[in-house]
Amino acid sequence: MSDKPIYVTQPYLPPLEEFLPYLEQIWQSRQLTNGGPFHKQLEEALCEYLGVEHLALFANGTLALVTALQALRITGEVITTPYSFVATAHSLLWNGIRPVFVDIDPVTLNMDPSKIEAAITPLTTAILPVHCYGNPCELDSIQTIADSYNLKVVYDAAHAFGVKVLNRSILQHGDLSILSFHATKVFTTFEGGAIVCPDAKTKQHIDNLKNFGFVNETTVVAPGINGKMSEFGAALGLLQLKHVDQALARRREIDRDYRKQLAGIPGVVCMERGNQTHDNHAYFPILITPEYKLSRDELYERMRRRGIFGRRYFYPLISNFPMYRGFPSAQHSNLSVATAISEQIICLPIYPNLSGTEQRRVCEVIATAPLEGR
Ligand code: T4K
Repeated sequence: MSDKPIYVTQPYLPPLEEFLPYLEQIWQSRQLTNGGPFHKQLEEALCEYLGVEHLALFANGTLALVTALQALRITGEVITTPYSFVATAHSLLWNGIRPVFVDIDPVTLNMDPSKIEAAITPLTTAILPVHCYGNPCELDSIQTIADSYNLKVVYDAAHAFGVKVLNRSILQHGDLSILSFHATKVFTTFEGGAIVCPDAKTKQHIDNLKNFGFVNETTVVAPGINGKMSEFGAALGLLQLKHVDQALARRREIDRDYRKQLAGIPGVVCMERGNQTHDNHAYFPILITPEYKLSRDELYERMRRRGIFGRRYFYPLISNFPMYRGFPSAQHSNLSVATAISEQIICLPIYPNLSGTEQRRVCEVIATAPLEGR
């Protein structure tokens, strides 16, 4: 059996020769960044592919989140989920906003809408839910609550590239949605991200914010930041788009094969995908329950020893990190579902170039590890 390491993900890179013409253009134009031709083309191409009207590219998803909160002038307290990558809550602290954590739903692993109202205080200004693993949040329930309390909704859609519900992009929901195009995401621009905007005026405002607040050579209208995507990233994005449907199709097959191969192993639960009509199979999370003869961490270590680097996304919970654990909403008693899930979760390798043999190796280790004892 090959010992070649298998990581939780690997970026899909098109053949290098297909990228060279883009590089030649960059070398010729000498336009490396600041809204060059590839940047403009990628914004248009992504709007068309994703089925959204306006989108502003960013250097990464975290800057997109920080800027989205700035653009809506969010202050005070924001209700969010502890079950996410730490950037979700960090974007709030960077804006001087206090995160208020609510528990997640045990099936979708997204923020549980029935817990939101109890967390609203006079200081609450917005809700920041995450479409975790690309599974859609309960969009209508969240919007109804936001409308009745006059709250903004910013979706952290870092995992949700291309996801649609009832054939409509989930990125059209809420006031703003942000995407990540990091190397570990289904669609990558090396580093990168975007804010999906509802109208041209909002996009213009966000475009100003991501360029230091400049509106022209001599006028600065806001304390903006440098959030721009480079021409290199935008060029890779344009090329990626040509291959992305094929990459998503392969992910779908891998998801299907995991479900077949892991079925019947006691204590291994493959998480169901959500109600999306277009899925991206961004992650393949499983839960290790007490029926499995080893603990989650024992399996995790056993896999590592066999060169299989699954990841415990999202353990620890954000609310357990030192800068959050003092908040009243971070207490375990408030977050019992998220705590339990974070102690059982492992995300298995899923990426277009994962071979059938490699996938079988992953499943075999999971199936045989309990038989080998502790
Ligand atoms: N909101 C949510 C819900 C997010 O999940 C994220 C990011 C964000 C916001 C912020 O978006 P960005 O600012 O990142 O655009 C990774 C990613 O760095 C992070 O983007 C992602 N979420 C998070 C879930 O995962 P790590 O620390 O697990 O990455 P790392 O470097 O350990 O990579 C995992 C595996 O991927 C490696 O073992 C090998 C493979 N890999 C990784 C990289 C970077 C490659 O094959 N090539 C590569 O270039 O955080």
